[in-house]
Amino acid sequence: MDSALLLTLLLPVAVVSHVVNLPSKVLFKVGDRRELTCSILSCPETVKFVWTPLEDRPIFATVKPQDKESMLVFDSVMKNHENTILCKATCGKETKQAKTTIKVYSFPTNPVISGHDRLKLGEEATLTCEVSSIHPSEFLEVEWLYGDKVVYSDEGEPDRDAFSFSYTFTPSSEDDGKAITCRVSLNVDGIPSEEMTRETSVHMNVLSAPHNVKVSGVTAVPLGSSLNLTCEAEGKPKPAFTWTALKPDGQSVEMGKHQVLFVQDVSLTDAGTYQCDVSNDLGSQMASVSVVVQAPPMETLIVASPQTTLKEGDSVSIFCKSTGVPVTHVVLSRRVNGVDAELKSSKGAETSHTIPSVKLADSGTFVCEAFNEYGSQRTTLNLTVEAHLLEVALQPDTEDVLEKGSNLVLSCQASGCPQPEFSWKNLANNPILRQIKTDGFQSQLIFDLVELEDEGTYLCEVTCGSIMKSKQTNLKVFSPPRNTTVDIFPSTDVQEGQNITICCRSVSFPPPAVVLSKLDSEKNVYSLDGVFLLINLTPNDTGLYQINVTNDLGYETETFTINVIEKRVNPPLGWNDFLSLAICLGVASALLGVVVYVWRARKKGSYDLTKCNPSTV
Ligand SMILES: *[C@@H]1O[C@H](CO)[C@@H](O)[C@H](O)[C@H]1NC(C)=O
Ligand SMILES: *[C@@H]1O[C@H](CO)[C@@H](O)[C@H](O)[C@H]1NC(C)=O
Ligand SMILES: *[C@@H]1O[C@H](CO)[C@@H](O)[C@H](O)[C@H]1NC(C)=O
Ligand SMILES: *[C@@H]1O[C@H](CO)[C@@H](O)[C@H](O)[C@H]1NC(C)=O
Ligand SMILES: *[C@@H]1O[C@H](CO)[C@@H](O)[C@H](O)[C@H]1NC(C)=O
Ligand SMILES: CC(=O)N[C@H]1CO[C@H](CO)[C@@H](O)[C@@H]1O
Repeated sequence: MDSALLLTLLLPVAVVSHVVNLPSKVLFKVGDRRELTCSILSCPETVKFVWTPLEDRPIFATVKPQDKESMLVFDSVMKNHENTILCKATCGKETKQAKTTIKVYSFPTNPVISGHDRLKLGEEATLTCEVSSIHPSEFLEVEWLYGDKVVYSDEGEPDRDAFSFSYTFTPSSEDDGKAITCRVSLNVDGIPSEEMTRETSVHMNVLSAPHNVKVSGVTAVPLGSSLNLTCEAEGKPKPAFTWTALKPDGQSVEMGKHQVLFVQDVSLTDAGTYQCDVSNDLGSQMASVSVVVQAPPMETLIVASPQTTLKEGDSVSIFCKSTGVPVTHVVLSRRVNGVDAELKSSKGAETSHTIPSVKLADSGTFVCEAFNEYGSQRTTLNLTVEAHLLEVALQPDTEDVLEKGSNLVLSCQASGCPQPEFSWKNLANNPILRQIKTDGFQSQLIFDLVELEDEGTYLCEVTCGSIMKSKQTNLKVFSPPRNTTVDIFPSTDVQEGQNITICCRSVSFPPPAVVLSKLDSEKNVYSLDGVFLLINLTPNDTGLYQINVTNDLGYETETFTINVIEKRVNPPLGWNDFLSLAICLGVASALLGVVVYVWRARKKGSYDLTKCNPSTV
């Protein structure tokens, strides 16, 4: 210690000719073995070296002294070797010194990137670039490069050993497979350029659930040809494919697990929806197409609703429809004399025609024809329209006899017809002035207080579509004989020996008895038919005669005079002797052509003495 102090005091005297060799600054890399040499080469004797740290820390190195130099040996450079060191060299009496600044750097490894290999499409992601054992850390600079473009940069801070730089972005599908680089530089002077910058590049792996799924291929397939569909999808990892056929009946059939679906010799049943399901770890998606099998119309139907056999007046709808194969249009026609006359047509697959009230003439054949570009198909339907089984009943039937002033209802019933139409007629073509009440299946002709004028034959006529049926009844009204007329042929004035025919007409019900009497005698004669034949008349027959027409309700009389002119040659016979009903009837029938009524009519029915119309007298 004393000698050293002494040496120092002498130093200014001996400096002149010697030079201390020591680099003024050095840069060491952490971990290296380095040496630092201080020397005075010009000294002829042994030089004494002293190393002194100028910073507040020891030197942490071993000194290797030799004759003309001293070596500081740093076995493994560390950060705490940074220092400013003074080297004092004493050559004889002369002491010289020099100082050196030691700087240390550490940048041993390339940066490490993480987070790049499971990026998810569209989801924000952070890539991390890590570097460690950095010194001096304040000189650190980092850059993220996408391709060769800088997308992010940052700097280090003092006194930190490790750094983690992150880069946040949202990956797109274009990013997949692209390189991203983390470039780190330690900008310290003196670092060899190849050590100053370190970088790491990685390829990004962008994962995605299946997307952009689509099916390509021809979906309209001619019958018998093949179906070839390809399912395309993006997605990572590479997705798996599953084909499923959804049949129109709701059934679903798995068709394979390849990207391509191939079906040979397609039939109609191959038509339907084909679905491609695409999936990977991240999710699944599907796409579907509708496959049409091109064939001429095959399932063309014509149907009548409610049925094909109808009654007149029914409503019917005829449906024309084609299924199974797409059709361009359908035509519904009516076949008339072998020619189809169009009723309805439609650009779709079905049409219909409604007849609200069928007629017999609507019976016949209807044709449904379906067309498409591959052909046509027709089907026919026979529609049968039947008449109603109309029945008519009239109460009272055939005949009714009433008293004047009584009430009568003629009731006409129709059955077997949904909507009968009634009409009443009087056979004598007289207008019917009585009230008619029609309600559904019944019509009534109502006589309040029957009059003589109501007599006649009434007809109830019922119409049902094309069918008409009627029933009639004869109406009689009890009455005292009336409107009695007497016709005398050839005349009331005759020659003796001639014959006279007396015809009596009367309106009466019940039928009357007709009595002819000569007023000045007691003789009466009855007639059943009102015809009397007087033969071989004598002048004694001249006189006043009376006709008395009688029934239960009364009588009516007519009187007339017969005048017989005497003929002197042949004595005549008295009329009483010859008058007989039997003869009268015989003669009346044979000679006069009179229609004869008999008493049986008395019980029932009319007794209208017909007009006496002799052709020869
Ligand atoms: C199916 O279609 C694809 C694409 O059009 C084609 O390459 C392939 O040969 C077809 N397959 C068959 C069996 O026809
Ligand atoms: C329809 O009627 C026609 C003519 O009467 C006949 O030839 C044809 O066989 C009938 N068709 C059906 C389906 O009954
Ligand atoms: C009866 O005679 C009258 C008058 O001559 C006539 O108006 C009427 O129609 C006749 N009656 C019958 C039932 O012939
Ligand atoms: C009158 O009637 C009788 C009996 O039918 C007949 O024999 C006679 O010839 C008739 N007399 C005359 C003039 O027609
Ligand atoms: C006509 O005949 C009826 C029944 O016999 C009798 O009551 C009536 O008095 C007769 N009339 C005349 C005018 O003789
Ligand atoms: C033919 C005949 O009977 N003549 C009679 C007509 O009447 C007179 C008088 O009453 C009789 O004397 C006739 O004999």
